[in-house]
Amino acid sequence: MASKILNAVILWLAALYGVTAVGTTSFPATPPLPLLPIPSSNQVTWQLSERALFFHFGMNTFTDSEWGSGKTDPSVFDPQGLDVYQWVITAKRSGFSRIILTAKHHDGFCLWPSDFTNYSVSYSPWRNGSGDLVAELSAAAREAGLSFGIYLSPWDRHEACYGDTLRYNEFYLALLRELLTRYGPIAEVWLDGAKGDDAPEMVYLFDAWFNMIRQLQPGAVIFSDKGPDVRWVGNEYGVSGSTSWAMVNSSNIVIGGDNDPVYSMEGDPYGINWVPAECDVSIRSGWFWHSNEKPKSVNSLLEIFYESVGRNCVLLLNVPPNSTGLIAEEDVEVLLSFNEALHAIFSTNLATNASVEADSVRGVDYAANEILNDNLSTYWAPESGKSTGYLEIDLGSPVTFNVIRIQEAVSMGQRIISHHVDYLKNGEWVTVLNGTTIGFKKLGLFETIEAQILRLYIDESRSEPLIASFGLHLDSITSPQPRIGAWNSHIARQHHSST
Ligand code: FUL
Repeated sequence: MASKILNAVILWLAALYGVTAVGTTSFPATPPLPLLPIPSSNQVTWQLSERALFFHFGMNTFTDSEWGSGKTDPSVFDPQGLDVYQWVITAKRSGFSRIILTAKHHDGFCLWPSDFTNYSVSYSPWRNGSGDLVAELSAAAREAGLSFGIYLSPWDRHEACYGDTLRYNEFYLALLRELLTRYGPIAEVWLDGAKGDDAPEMVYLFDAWFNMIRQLQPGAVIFSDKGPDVRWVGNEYGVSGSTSWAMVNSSNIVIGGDNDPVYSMEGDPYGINWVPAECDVSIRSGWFWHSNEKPKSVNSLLEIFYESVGRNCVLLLNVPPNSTGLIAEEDVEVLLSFNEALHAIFSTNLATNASVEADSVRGVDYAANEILNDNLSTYWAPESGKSTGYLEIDLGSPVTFNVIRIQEAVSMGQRIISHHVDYLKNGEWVTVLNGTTIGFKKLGLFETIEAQILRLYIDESRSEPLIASFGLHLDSITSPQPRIGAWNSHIARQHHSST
């Protein structure tokens, strides 16, 4: 009898603390089942990098054009002061950990000495024809600890065999092979879908390209309109929707096709493919450098950050080096100030010392306060089978803030469909934010409030919601700030009209 009572007490205690008791041995609660699809490890690395710099550089830099004809003489390409260290140091000092270079844009001019064309740096006056920009930049990036990616335009306005499906695919693969075998690790292969109306009809053999990339650079993510690893967000403003799923059904998107931009931007809660979006945008209005253009303001870049990284995406910010071969001083200044601003806003989490409770917990390893540490692989999970719930955050004393950061444990799948945040104001609960998806990172900016007790409610989720991180921040830089009660979707409208 006594041992029966003892067993019952053990089982009760075990249930209370979320452990499974077998006889007298108890085990911690297992992690919940991942909810498919989930990211590959390359996709996790890509997502964690948050922001990358894009370098559009080539013949267009010297001809004041965006889409070169492919007929410009290589003698035009002569960046006499080119210094890749300045590019890399700028990236590094402004907090970007990845860079991507236009190794070949639509004009077909190759920034490396390809064996398969005479339209390359080898036929230009730069370094007397002995230069190799891909080699210089990839080596400098490696030295600085940045990862390196390449853009290889499928559309080619120079190559004579463009239009002949077999020959051009062989040509393209020959170039790709050079890039993937000569320059060390490649982190991302960026394939845009653009093509002029006058371009000859032909078929790109994407399966052959993707398989070759997988074989030669298994660590690379492949970007295109539909992935397979990273999808285009569907616009060139650098922003996603306030609903932003990492999943899509890839079969709904055609590379270079007339795709639904809203589907590309918002993704698909029923999508079977994990293909999160990358938001590309240029710091100037053009992708290539033009002497009469100016960089965007720090404020514009912050707005873009909230609507890209803060909406479950990666930001790919283009900074075009000038015809000297350097990033313009005014662009460098904006980048450094942008980084300082991000640091000022996000390096302090005003909730770090809060106490957190949840309406239910899966077990001791999934406690509510797991949302306050920096480790994204630990998370709060509710009781098994529950897809709603709330976390109450008590800051101990009133705190002033205007940004809420929420992060799901996306390596277990993206789950949350809708949520809201309330705070206690004069004894009454007031909603400060209403939102749909969260994903890797959701940032909400609102008019500054002072609060001590908040509740994050998960209203609907595809399965048990798993919250990895929660932060409160004070942004005194971005302006104007939106009205309380909505995620900052006004920024998209404002931003679209200002670019
Ligand atoms: C587009 C291209 O047409 C633009 O020139 C630029 O390279 C942009 C990033 O992708 O598809």
